[in-house]
Amino acid sequence: MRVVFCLDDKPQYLLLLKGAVRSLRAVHGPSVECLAVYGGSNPDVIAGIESENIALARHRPVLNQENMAPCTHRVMGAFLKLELALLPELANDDYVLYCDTDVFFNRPLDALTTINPPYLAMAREQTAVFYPAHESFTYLHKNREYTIPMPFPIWTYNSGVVLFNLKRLRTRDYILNFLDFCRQVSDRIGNFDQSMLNYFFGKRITKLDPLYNCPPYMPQSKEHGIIVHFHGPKPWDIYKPLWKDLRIGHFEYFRRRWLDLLHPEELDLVRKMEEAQNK
Ligand SMILES: [Mn+2]
Repeated sequence: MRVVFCLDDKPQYLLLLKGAVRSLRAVHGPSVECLAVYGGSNPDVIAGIESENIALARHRPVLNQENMAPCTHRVMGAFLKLELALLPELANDDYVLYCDTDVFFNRPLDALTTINPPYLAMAREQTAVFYPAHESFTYLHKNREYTIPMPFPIWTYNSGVVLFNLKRLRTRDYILNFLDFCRQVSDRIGNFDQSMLNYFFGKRITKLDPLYNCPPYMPQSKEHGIIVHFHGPKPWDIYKPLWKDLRIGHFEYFRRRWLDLLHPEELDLVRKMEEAQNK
């Protein structure tokens, strides 16, 4: 099963992508199949992906600044993952594992191939139950009105790691129905791409073992975490008071292991990012 990452032009994404793919290759060997989906056109980003021998899919996002609410514009890159079923590069893949770039592969993914979710599988967010602000969402698709009730409160699933059944999403253009939903509710959605997946798919989401999306502050992350997700503080966020409560447990251990994957000039960049927080 291919591992897919998405990135836009935020410079730190390229660095995170390199760390993630190097950790994946350390666990599964250099021939593990992965794909970087890039929604921008910066030649430096493209060169960075290619120099790392990562297959590249350039994609012009269907969900973009012209058709999405202004409140989403600063995080447009987060919506790319919702469009994977449209990519010609993935047309022959029934299932793919999407991962954020802020992950570290700690253990083999072998058992994942036995999970064949009818739509998608995600692990639960490490938070309390969530009460959405809306009772239902109504949207139009092919001139027909659809209403999705919110049977909540719910536990939210985290969109940092998503096992997508692309075959299912491509069937009868289901993906286009979903993207119509995303466009039309983008002004009222709380947590962007994550809320769109949770609200639209609801009870059709298959529960993924939390070890596939394990924050480094969880006690089990070091020994058993399969995919460690720098959810909250990134490896260079060592000073920001905001993330203090999350820099616990094995955060420092995984930060070290991530830094060990970097080349000297990349480490210089990380030092600069660390120092910038003190100013
Ligand atoms: Mn993330």
